Amino acid sequence: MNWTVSNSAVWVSLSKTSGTLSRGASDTVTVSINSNANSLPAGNYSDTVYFTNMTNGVGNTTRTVSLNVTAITETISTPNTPSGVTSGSVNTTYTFTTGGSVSSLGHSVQYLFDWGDGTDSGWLPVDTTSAQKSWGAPGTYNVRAQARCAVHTSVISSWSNPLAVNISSLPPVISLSRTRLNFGAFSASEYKFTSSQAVIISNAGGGTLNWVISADAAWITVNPSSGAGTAVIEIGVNHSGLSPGTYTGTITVTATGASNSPQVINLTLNVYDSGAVSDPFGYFDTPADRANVFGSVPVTGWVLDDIEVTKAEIKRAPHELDNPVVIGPDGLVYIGDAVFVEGARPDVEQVRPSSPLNYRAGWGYMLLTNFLPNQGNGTYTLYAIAHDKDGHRVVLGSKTIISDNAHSVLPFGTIDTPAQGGMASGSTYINFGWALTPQPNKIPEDGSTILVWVDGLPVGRPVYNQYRADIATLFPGYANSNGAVGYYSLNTTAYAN
Ligand SMILES: [Ca+2]
Repeated sequence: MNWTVSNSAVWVSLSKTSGTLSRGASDTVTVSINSNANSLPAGNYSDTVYFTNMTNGVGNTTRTVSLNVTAITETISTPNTPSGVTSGSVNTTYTFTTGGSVSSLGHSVQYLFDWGDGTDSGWLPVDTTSAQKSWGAPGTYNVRAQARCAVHTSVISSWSNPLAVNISSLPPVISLSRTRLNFGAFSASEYKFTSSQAVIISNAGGGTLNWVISADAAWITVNPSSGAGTAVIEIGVNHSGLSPGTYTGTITVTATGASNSPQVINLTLNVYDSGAVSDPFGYFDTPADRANVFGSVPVTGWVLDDIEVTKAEIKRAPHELDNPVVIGPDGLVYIGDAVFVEGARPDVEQVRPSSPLNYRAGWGYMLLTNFLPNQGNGTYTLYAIAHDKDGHRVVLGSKTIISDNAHSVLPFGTIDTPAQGGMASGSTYINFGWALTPQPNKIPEDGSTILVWVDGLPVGRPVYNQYRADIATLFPGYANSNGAVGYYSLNTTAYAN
């Protein structure tokens, strides 16, 4: 007898569908459900299996197959919002991480990332929560995650909240204001050492610079040690426990995606025996000795120390018109503190590459000679005096100037705010100054002949002809004595830090 077995439902499988039997023989057909049953909604299903005698039709029969599908009551909780960079650059690989999803049945879960550009990571292996991605085009991409049951793969969570990732066409570039720093310290119980030094980190490229700083020696202190974009990094030393000697260390700045990562800053620390420390040293450069001057005179020089110069004072020899109370214990009259000017003396920095703070060796003070006794008509001797952190005081030099304001025909004056080396901030910083000119000339009261310059660029004209009692009293008899002051409102936020 030739026979066949058939059915219609796709979720039923038959082990055999045809055969031949001799007299008295038998065969077994196994009926089972297959994986198509996995996608059936909950409910009751049935199918009929037909057994057919193809030889003569005698004994044809059927059997009914019943299937009851019960809904899986499993749920998968929503994954965490992906973590990773929020900005970067094209063609750079970044790692994103999610997690936090659980199956209500305690099954393992799998994650998938949607990259926001029409592609996804595919289902990741069980227990893998991170995946990597690089984008080929700039834009903002919303990265989100989904989880599913690793057993019942049709049970899928909701989408996580998105992480917006801003991809820029240019990679970030690490820029450091300094790549070498020197420090000095005592090994004695007197805890004196070079102050922390500031290095400005900024992004010279595109996107956002996400930087991390590490140091390779325990005596190096860094604050902050990570951040994004422009920041001032304070780098210092903690030399406690170090014996005298020279120590070198390296600070490494790393930024994912930056085209020049990593960058390094080299540090040198000299630890001195107590008593081995030395005086500040330097030079009083300008004005030249016996120079003929008038009006404003730049008083400049340079100074360095094994630890740190704390102050460079400008003083002068007493004058016969001085009130004795202005003469200090050193026999000199204080004029003012010079400002240390970063980058002013690259020549000194080059000759003294291992001195602490060698990049700010240059100092300067703008001396308005009209403030000298007798309104700056006469001969005066100026002194530059340096002080260091370990208590030394050194006269760097003196210069005699012959000042003649009485015969000058040029205007004179000064900027009062900000002070030399002072701070100016905000969008409406009021910059004050004053100006006078010898008779018979007069400065126009509308300020039309005065120009405010910032960084070599003219920015505008001040409001002039404002009265100030001290100027009117100190400089009477000028055409503008009662209106010498002017001011200009400066938007400091328009300038880089
Ligand atoms: Ca010293």
